[in-house]
Amino acid sequence: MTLTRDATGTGGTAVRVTPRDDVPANRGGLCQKGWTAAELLTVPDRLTTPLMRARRDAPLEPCTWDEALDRVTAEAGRLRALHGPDAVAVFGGGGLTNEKAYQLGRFARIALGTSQIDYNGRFCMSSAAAASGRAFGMDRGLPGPVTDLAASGAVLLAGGNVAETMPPFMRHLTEMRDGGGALIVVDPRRTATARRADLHLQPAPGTDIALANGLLHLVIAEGLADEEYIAARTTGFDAVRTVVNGYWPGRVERITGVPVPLMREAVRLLGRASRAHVLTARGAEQHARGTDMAGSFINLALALGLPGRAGSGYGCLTGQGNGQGGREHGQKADQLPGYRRIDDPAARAHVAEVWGVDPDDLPGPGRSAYELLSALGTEGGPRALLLFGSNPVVSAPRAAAVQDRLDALDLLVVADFVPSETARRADVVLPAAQWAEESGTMTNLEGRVLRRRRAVPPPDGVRTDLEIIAALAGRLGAPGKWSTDPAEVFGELRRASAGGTADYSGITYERIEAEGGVFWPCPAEDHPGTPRPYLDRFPTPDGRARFVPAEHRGADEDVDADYPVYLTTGRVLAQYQSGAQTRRVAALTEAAPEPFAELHPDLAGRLGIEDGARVRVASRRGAVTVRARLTADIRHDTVFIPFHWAGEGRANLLTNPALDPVSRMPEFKVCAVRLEPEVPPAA
Ligand SMILES: Nc1nc2c(c(=O)[nH]1)N[C@H]1C(S)=C(S)[C@@H](COP(=O)(O)OP(=O)(O)OC[C@H]3O[C@@H](n4cnc5c(=O)[nH]c(N)nc54)[C@H](O)[C@@H]3O)O[C@H]1N2
Ligand SMILES: Nc1nc2c(c(=O)[nH]1)N[C@H]1C(S)=C(S)[C@@H](COP(=O)(O)OP(=O)(O)OC[C@H]3O[C@@H](n4cnc5c(=O)[nH]c(N)nc54)[C@H](O)[C@@H]3O)O[C@H]1N2
Ligand SMILES: [Mo]
Repeated sequence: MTLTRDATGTGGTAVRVTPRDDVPANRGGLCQKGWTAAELLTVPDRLTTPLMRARRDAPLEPCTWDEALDRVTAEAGRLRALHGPDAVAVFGGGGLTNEKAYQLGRFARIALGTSQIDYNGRFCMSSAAAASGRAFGMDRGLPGPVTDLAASGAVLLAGGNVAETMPPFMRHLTEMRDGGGALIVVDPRRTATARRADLHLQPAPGTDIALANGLLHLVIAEGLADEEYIAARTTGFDAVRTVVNGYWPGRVERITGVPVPLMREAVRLLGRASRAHVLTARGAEQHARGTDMAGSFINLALALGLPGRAGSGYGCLTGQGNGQGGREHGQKADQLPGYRRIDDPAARAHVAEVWGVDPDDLPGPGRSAYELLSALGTEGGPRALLLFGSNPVVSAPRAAAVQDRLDALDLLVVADFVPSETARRADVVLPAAQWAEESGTMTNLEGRVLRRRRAVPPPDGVRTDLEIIAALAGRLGAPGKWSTDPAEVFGELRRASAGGTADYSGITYERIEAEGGVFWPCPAEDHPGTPRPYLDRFPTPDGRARFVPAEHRGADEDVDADYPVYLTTGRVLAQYQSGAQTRRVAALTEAAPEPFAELHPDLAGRLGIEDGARVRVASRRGAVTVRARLTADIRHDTVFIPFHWAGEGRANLLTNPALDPVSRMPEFKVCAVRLEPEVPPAA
């Protein structure tokens, strides 16, 4: 998303969003959401006063900030005294600036003393992050500046529809193709992105491990593996070679549905390019085996000798506005700032010193996002939740069950700028400032830290997240200083990150300004930053990248006689995430007014479903009713529903919360469903 970075304000409410040519990641391009994002500043139901309900069944009513904050801290204090510090939980978001993400993690650990904090990035890039950490010793989206892509000879993009989800990014791929490079897209749907590719592989959802293993099998068979690189820069190849030996082309075609000649073509394009990239996005990550799935594409990249070679490599495409920075500063359940592990004694000692607390007083690791949400209000689970920057009633898997857990809480507090579906269920709603009304830093998909300046003052009655956190921390008697100034918070973040994997200690606001952004790790003010971190060595103990073998298994929930069709979910151009923001913008709701089920005419014909008719889609967890959209661009065995809407078309009523064992990512991208035409109500 680019809307946060490109706002240049003209004052008052007449904010215009203008593209900037000096931010290379964007090339001055903006997606449709960006052009109209300014409207969000003036949506009619913008929250401008705190709201509170007296009892669970009473309506939300306006109140003062003091009343709202007193209620939160009194109730949190009571629950803590009764049930211990883990009774209060925190949930953050990848849309928060680095400063806010950092402060939220610190607030949870030392103001509330709770281990129970996680964030929506767990639903986003956690599988690729885990796989990258495992293979490279570090997780940073792209291996180098995004402009490297334009000079690439071949890019394989697995599970990303960037033409709709990152339109400005698409330009780098277009430039690459104009320069003679080849784009290979792996997606069960012939998306807008796949249509612009030289080669489209269309596997069944959930079969990417088999496909990546099959491609690697062919790389080896055709003598395209870079044996010299493998020997010099990696470990573990033999185990992977043994596993992929079992993925001969005919077998992989049977599992994935991808014809053998297309696999051979993909391998030739990749293997013959002097520079190449393997990229994954959510389609090849949001699976109960998402870490192994991203990992099997990393294996492919390693066998081709790409990571650590300038202008080549593996990358994971970032999602939210601060998807990269949001996962570095400690809002993850197992993490401290600087991408440190919370169970590492040295990391605890360092961060505790910066925070002025005893390391023994820092809580340990907490529950991952879905596990946290499903523990709310249960025996031994948290009794209160403070939520900043997510709308899980729409975006969490198995959303009806999550909604029940939220309703079972003693206290739900939501800071937001609009009354999202989740905010409307809260006991206390805190009106927050939004992207154009505050400053801070974000870290983009290249690992480049960028500044975002305030364009307009927030409306009266609204506070920034830093102000909200500071007010709560003050009332809770938390140790240390709770600054509301992003620059000051960034100064502390730098110290907390020093020596960690994501080392920001040499990055200053002034440098970001002067240099157009600084790439982490940057351990000193005279250090140039690190645009290409793997050129000489990988940050693993032995300096080598690690191959990790993975066998294909089917989806956690495979199709059967009762639920014979695969469901996959994702995005459309004109809506963003849970839709809390974009469903309020007229131009966007006009472009994408309602949820739909995309299905193949052959499947529709068998089921008696007509184009535009309403269809009921049911899984073992729930049912939705949406309009059918027939298209030959999707596989015969798969239906696609975007997840941006609430109400009877809420895709997450259907999804399977089976979790990846390493990343704890839910299986958003595949489950089993049944479709039928909606039965007209009896007259
Ligand atoms: N317009 C818009 N842009 C956005 C967002 C938005 O909500 N709206 N959200 C932002 C965020 S947070 C994110 S994370 C990114 C996400 O960006 P993307 O990853 O590009 O988005 P998705 O639509 O979730 O998934 C991409 C593709 O994965 C395919 N897919 C489904 N199942 C499988 C599978 O098993 N294997 C493979 N290989 N592919 C599969 C889907 O058909 C889909 O086309 O977009 C960001 N940009
Ligand atoms: N079925 C299915 N479900 C999915 C996915 C999928 O592909 N399929 N994708 C998953 C992914 S990748 C993601 S990232 C999640 C995203 O889903 P969510 O976590 O729900 O993200 P948003 O819809 O962006 O919700 C952010 C909320 O916080 C508010 N907000 C935004 N910025 C700020 C801020 O700075 N401060 C405060 N206080 N509030 C703010 C917004 O108004 C909005 O109400 O959805 C996940 N859910
Ligand atoms: Mo995301």
